[in-house]
Amino acid sequence: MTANMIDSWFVKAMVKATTDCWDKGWDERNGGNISLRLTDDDLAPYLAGIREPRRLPMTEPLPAIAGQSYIVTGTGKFFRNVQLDPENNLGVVRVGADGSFLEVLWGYRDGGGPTSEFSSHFKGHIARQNATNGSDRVVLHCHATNLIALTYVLQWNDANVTRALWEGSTECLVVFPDGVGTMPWLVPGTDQMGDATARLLAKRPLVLWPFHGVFGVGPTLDDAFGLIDTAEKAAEILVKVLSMGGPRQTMSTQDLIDLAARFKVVPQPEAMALDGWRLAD
Ligand code: 2HA
Ligand code: ZN
Repeated sequence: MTANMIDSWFVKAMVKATTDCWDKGWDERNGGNISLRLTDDDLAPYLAGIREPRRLPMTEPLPAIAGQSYIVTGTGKFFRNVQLDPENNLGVVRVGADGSFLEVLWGYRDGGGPTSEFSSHFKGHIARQNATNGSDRVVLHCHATNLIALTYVLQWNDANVTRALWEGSTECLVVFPDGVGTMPWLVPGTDQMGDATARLLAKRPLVLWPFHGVFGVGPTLDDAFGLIDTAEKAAEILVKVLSMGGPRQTMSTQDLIDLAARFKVVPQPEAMALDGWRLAD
């Protein structure tokens, strides 16, 4: 009997990641989406069982990822339901030979397709494959509450937002030395949004969409989840500190220099050059 993808490590890992995000309160209703690139070895045990895959058009051809396969949360699907019915709420897609269509290899049982944010996901994957020599395989978007709250009050540029989160908790500089990317508010689910997000993901592992949510990337689902979890924890601390009237003391630039030296990371220079962080005028 052919192996069934429902038993694969990657379906189980997506169930865990979506359930953890739901438990965190980051994915109300159909909020959030996750994609994980699969290797030929991941898919090999299941290929014999795939018959005449359904085809879906892409809004824009992406030849750079032609032939690649991904497991992706479904459009309109709720993270809280993934654990109850993975085969309807998740799908495995392969990008067609010229990058202009998708083939559904498994899942989306009710006839659906991948997330409405697939442009940001696929373009984000291209940017991260180039930036990390292929080691990054995950793009995770969610509506982490405190990170979103901060987008309403922080002076809005990469260096300032990065500096605020670094000062929000000691581990942040170590976990994301390349900092956080910031962009203007844009209509979700558009190719324009995908282009802007991917441009930032080329140099930063975290991107904040103001008044909406966050994108995090990494080699594994654990890495991408842990990255967002770390930033969201710092954001929660900053929200509490601001609610107590704002910081009276914080880490100094010298503290951040010492931290970077101890953990052998090279922090984003523009954020290091600042003297603290600022609220918007
Ligand atoms: O629909 O989070 O950004 C899911 C979303 C859109
Ligand atoms: Zn969203």
